[in-house]
Parts: sequence; structure tokens; C-alpha cells
Amino acid sequence: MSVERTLILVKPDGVQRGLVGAVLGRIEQRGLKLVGLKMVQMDDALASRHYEAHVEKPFFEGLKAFMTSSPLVAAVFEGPNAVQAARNVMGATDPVEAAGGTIRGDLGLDIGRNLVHGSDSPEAGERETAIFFEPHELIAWARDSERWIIE
Ligand code: IDP
Ligand code: MG
Repeated sequence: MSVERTLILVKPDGVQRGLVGAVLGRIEQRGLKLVGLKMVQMDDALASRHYEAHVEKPFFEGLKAFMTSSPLVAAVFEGPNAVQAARNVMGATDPVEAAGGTIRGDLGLDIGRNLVHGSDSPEAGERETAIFFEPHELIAWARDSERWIIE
């Protein structure tokens, strides 16, 4: 069991639709521990850095325009297998394909408005966390409910 960090973004559509609490709440309720949180206005440079694997993709210009169009909320969650756990809560990239019970499957309709980002590997979790948060902005705190969530 590896303790990982994942960077979660409530994308601009989630913020505009008033779904920040709903999106983060589902990940929080899964049992992952919140260790960092802020609101961010993404710019082109940040979009290119965050989505470095996608800058050559045909959808990148649209993605960049969307992600910079309005503020987003960035959060870091920590826990055993945090990356996969969060991805499972998020659902498939295309909301039409995402299972019911997932964030995208319940709240989204369009791949270009899929509400939430989550890191896709532990390495990406570390890399992306460092893009959005200074080390001192990540809080190491003892959660009193820990033993009721993780054996
Ligand atoms: P992920 O967010 O599930 O990890 P990625 O393949 O990493 O999915 O793509 C990053 C983001 O780029 C997606 O969440 C979505 O917002 C956007 N995206 C991916 N593929 C397409 C597409 O075919 N059309 C429009 N947007 C796309
Ligand atoms: Mg991805």
C-alpha cells in the first residue's frame, strides 16, 4: 500500500456551476485526506506546464482556452493509492462513457466540460502538486478519524 498524493482541479465549469463542494466532497468522502487547497486563475504558461503531455494534441488550444477562461480550484489529496482512488471517483475522461456514481458520469455531458482533473500516476501527482503549491502550502496534519478509514 503506497501513500500517494494526487492533484485535483475543479475545472472552470465546476466552479461556474457551483460544484466545487460537490466535486471535492466526493473525493473527501472516499477517505482521502485534504492537504492543500487554493483558488487559481490559470494562464497560458501554467496550462502548457500542467498539460505538457497534451500541448501537441489537436484539442489543446480548446483545452487551454477553457482552462484559462475562469478560475479553478486546486486541491491536493493524500492517501493509500490516492491516484487510482481519485480517478475512480472521477470516472472516464468522456462523461458519456463515465459510469454512474462517478463525478463525470453524474454531473457531466461533454469531454470538453468534464469538471475535474486528477493526476494519472504517482509521479504525475508529485509533479503537478509542485506546479500549483509551494512546499509550505501543503499541511501535514493528523486526522483524528484516520483509524476509522485506514486499517
Ligand atoms: P483525463 O483528464 O481524464 O486525465 P486526458 O486524456 O489527460 O484526460 O486529457 C486531459 C483533458 O483534455 C481532459 O480531461 C479533457 O478536458 C481534455 N480532452 C481530452 N481529450 C479531449 C478531446 O478529444 N476533445 C476535447 N477535450 C479533450
Ligand atoms: Mg490526464
